[in-house]
Order: sequence, then C-alpha cells, then structure tokens
Amino acid sequence: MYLSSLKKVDIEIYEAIKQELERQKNNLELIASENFPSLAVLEAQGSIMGNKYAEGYPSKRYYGGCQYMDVVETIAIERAKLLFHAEHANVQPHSGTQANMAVYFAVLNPGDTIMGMHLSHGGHLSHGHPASFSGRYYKVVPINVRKKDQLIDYKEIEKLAKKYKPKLIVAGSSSYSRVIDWEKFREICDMVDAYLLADVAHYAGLIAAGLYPSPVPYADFVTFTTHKTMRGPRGAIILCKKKYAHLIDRMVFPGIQGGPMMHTIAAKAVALKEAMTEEFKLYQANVLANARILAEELAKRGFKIVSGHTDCHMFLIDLTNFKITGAEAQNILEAAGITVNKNSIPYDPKPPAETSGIRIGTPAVTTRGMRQKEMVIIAELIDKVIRSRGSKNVVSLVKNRVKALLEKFPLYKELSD
Ligand code: DSN
Repeated sequence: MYLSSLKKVDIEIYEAIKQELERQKNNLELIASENFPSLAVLEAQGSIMGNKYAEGYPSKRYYGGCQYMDVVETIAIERAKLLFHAEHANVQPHSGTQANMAVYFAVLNPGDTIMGMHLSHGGHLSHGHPASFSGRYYKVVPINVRKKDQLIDYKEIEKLAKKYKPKLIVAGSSSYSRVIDWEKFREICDMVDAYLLADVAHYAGLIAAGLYPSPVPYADFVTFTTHKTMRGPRGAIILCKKKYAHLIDRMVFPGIQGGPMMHTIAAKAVALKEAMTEEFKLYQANVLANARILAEELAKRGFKIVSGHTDCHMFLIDLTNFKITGAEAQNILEAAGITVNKNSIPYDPKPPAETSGIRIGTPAVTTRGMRQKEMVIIAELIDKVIRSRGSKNVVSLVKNRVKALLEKFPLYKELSD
C-alpha cells in the first residue's frame, strides 16, 4: 500500500480530485480570487518538501537536517524582496488572514483602535469584521466608500482618523476595483501617528507587473496572498521595512504559527520566479485589459458596475436593477457553467448570504488564454442567463456555448491518470 498510487489506495479521494479537475476544466472560472497555477508551482507544492519540520528561519532552525529548507526559503525571501522592492519579506504565513494577524499582533494590543474598509465596502473579514478575531480584539472604525460614486473618500477617512486616533489603518480590499492612493493613506497615518498596513492580496500580481500602484514605498507593512493574481500556491507573504523585520518574524513564528509549510514556500518561490518574467507581465496586462472589456461589455448591456469601471482584475456588478439577488445570480450562472461569487455591494440592504451583487474577475480565464473576443462572448452569456432569470432553455443553451468556448482553451491537459 505504501508504494501504491492514490487511485489504488483511496478511490474516494482520487475520484473527488478527478471530478474537481473536470469541474475546473469545464466551467468558466470568473471568481476574482482564484487562478490556475503552473505545473511547476503544482509540482513544488505537491513535493516531499512538506515532510520536513523547519521551525525557525534560514540558519536559525529548531530541527536538524534543514539545509535544503534554508536554500528554498532564502530564495523565496530574496525573490519577494527583489520583485516588490521591499526591505524585508516573511514567506511563512499560511494565509492572508494569518499574515494580517501577524501584523496586528506585532504592533497592537487588544482594545487598540484600528480602521479598515468595511466588508461590504470592499474590505476583508480580517480588516475588523465583528465575526473575525480582528473585530473582536480591537475597536474598529469601519471605512465606507462615498455613497454618490462608490469611491474611497480620503477626506472622510482623514476626519475619522483625527477623531478616533487609530493605532493602525488597513488599506486594501477584496472587491474595490479602483486605484487605491497609498500615498494619501500614508499622509493620513502620519497625521495621527498610525501604522499603515496595505493588504494587496488581490492586486499583488498586477503590482509585481507594474500595472497597479505599489504600496511598498508608503506602507509599514504589506500583506498579500500568493494564489490570486500572483498565480502561485495558497498562502501569503508579509513585506515590511527593515526596522520591523524582527517584530514580524517573531510574531509569525513562534507568535501565531508553528512549522512552516515548506512545500508551499517552495511553490511560492517558483511563483515569484515566474512573476519576474516578461510572460507574466504580458499575462497581467491581458488580465487588466480583459477585466476592462468585460466590464464595458456588461455595462453596454445594462449592468451597473460599482464605481463605474475597473482599474484592476475585477469588478462588482450591482444587480438591483435586474431585481435578482447575488445568491440567485450565482446559482443560475453556475447551472450554466459560469462560476462567480455573490458579493455585498456598498450600502447593500441585503444580508451577506443573499447580497445585491456579484463579483467578477479575469485572472483565471486569462490564464486559459482568453482575450478581448472571448470577453465579449462571456458578457453576452452572462446577460442571457441573468435576463432570462435562469430559464431552463437559456441555461442549457449557454452551458453548451460555455463548453464550446472552453474546448478552445484547454486547461491542464497534462494532468490525467
Ligand atoms: N480570498 C478572499 C476573496 O475571495 O477575495 C476572501 O477571503
């Protein structure tokens, strides 16, 4: 059994993985936070590097036999610093939330005040939502976007910061599709002597390619996940100024994590290497162009794009004029082979399980090779499904067209039995 294949040892898990592969191949993936990493990334992630305990950091480990762990982690750290022009990098966080937790725990005490974008205004759970540790440990002053144009209102943030004197401001978002003015956030933080944490989980790949402004020169801490636009393995990285390096490293381990996932760190290193190539820059330029075109095509068909348009890889659609909830739209689109996620919109009257919007992103379809022509088709298909409110005939027609489209852009053909 020890030397047998997964198929022989555990047919249930084997079948579930196989079916998931088929699902990924046969559906149009428009979830903004998902992507298809390269075979090299998958190979590193599935490697024997995960067998090793390597608590600590390169050349300061608590276990013997860490020489190759040191090689891999040092390469990952150096690549992250080089790619993002950062003074220090910690590549061990298991997730974006844990990266943010490490920053908070490094510089805040329970009960301190933080400011971060509210979940339905683009923020993330870990930016101070009451259901998250971040909302339970700290006093949170939520940042809302402006009602009239759904843009960040820097004057209002300045006013709130002066009134509540936060010790830290989190700038960054999971669904804000426009450029964030990091310099402005820095100025506000300086006025009230607050730390600035930029969470660029969504924008990191675009930043690496120079297509979205980098917060690195302005923020004390920058966190990002490696599996979204970065197209690497699931996990996260923290960048910071040298003066905080020790604080951050000590808080990631032993503060909040144990042994690093060395297979994932190896895969992060591979993804960072890929992100330094011209091919990656071109890929990101296409992600950006595709998102713009898809948003424009949907707008032409009567869909309301939150804040008007997109400056990145994603955007939110406000579905209220179609009289359909985000949850309903997600379900009928899924039935037609189009995967999106329901998403709250700013000032959403509906609860998060229902929502008035959906979020759409182009990283995954761009990885498959789709371009402008395909974005026009996708807009047409989304329009048909929503407008028909998921009529059986339309859903079945669209499902066939999705299948035909995807056949032209094969995914992971090298992966089979
Ligand atoms: N990963 C976030 C996203 O989908 O944007 C949620 O944690």
